[in-house]
Amino acid sequence: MTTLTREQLPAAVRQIVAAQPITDMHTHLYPPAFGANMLRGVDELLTYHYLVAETLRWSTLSPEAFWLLSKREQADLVWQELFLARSPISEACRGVLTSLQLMGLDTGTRDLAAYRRTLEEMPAEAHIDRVLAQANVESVVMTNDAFGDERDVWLSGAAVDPRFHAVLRLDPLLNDYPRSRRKLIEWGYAVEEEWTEQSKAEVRRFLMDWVGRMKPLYVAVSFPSTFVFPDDSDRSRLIADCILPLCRDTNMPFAMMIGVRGKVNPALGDAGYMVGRADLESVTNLLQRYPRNKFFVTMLSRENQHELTVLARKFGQLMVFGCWWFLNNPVLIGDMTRMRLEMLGTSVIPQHSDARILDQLLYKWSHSKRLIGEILIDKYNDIADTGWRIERAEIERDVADLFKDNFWRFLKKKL
Ligand code: RAT
Ligand code: ZN
Repeated sequence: MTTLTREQLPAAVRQIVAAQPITDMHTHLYPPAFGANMLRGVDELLTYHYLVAETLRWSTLSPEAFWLLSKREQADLVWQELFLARSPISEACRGVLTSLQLMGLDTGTRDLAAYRRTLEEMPAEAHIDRVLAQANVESVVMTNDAFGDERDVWLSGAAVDPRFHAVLRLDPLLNDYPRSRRKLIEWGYAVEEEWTEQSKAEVRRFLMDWVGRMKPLYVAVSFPSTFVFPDDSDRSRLIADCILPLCRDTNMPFAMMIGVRGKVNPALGDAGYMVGRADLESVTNLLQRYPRNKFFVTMLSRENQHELTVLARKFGQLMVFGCWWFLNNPVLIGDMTRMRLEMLGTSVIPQHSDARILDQLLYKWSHSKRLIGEILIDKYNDIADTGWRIERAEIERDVADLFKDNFWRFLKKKL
């Protein structure tokens, strides 16, 4: 055992955190087999929906006119408005710069054409290898929509890069059942108009077919802030009669991402969503009524975070994860992570990247690792104040739990 002195502690924690390989439990990344779903490179980085929203605050273009531009023109406009006409200090802008820097590019030159050239010349596989190695990400979890355009990839039985794990994402089924039902019928599942035993069995058959095809690690959904369970709705019936039994039988967690408040400005596309405070009563109901189901939960509203953390103290079947979307900013990651570590110790998954563009793994993880590392230094210092010995191997264990092992252990956990 190597006991660390107070002087050695900060550098040791920073080094251990940097060296820790990551399993990224929620991304929107795909390997090349998924064709146009796989996004990478400078133009994709610049047209990330977080940056589109910021650009349209300055630009005199209407959202409609923005969407008529080619991707390259959109990227040029974002670069002009957010990086040249003013300083790129927002977290999303800073992220582009960190990503370029970690790809070995010199952000000092501001030479957009050169950045494009370098990344475009890189073959997809080499690009993936380089980013994963540089970000120290061992594997990522995708977001796989059985109702979306990736269906054909799965149906063709294409081999999927083993570093990309699947997740069965069910937003269309749970958030728009009437439409999904019509699709199910089209695909040969005899789901009836009424919620009958046959309807339940057919939805379950559909889910099992996709579990067999995708081999997902868990089942996931994003819910609006108005999510209620139980109630007299298609969604509650599907959760109770299909999703939770399936998850229990296959020992998969059900991941709920709660707190989206619809597209308040639909013209902005993916950038048009709002955040809303949700009611934790519904999550509590699920935990109480289904003690043999496991739940991953992340919430979008800052105001829900304390209550969710308290709830996790009551239920070992609940794993809190990530600082999601509008919370993925240093000030909020700092607050949330401190609170979670103070109330739950290391029994959380502090972060996921939500990366949509391969290169974003670089900034999302380097920014988060730095913040989490500094918080850990404070926490180890606090216990060292009491005379507790700080062992290097124990820090390594804790850090591995946070960035990787808690996730895999929770998947295996049997209730
Ligand atoms: O963070 C995002 O990129 C959002 O647009 C959503 O995709 C969200 O993360 C989700 O998974 O629904
Ligand atoms: Zn996401």
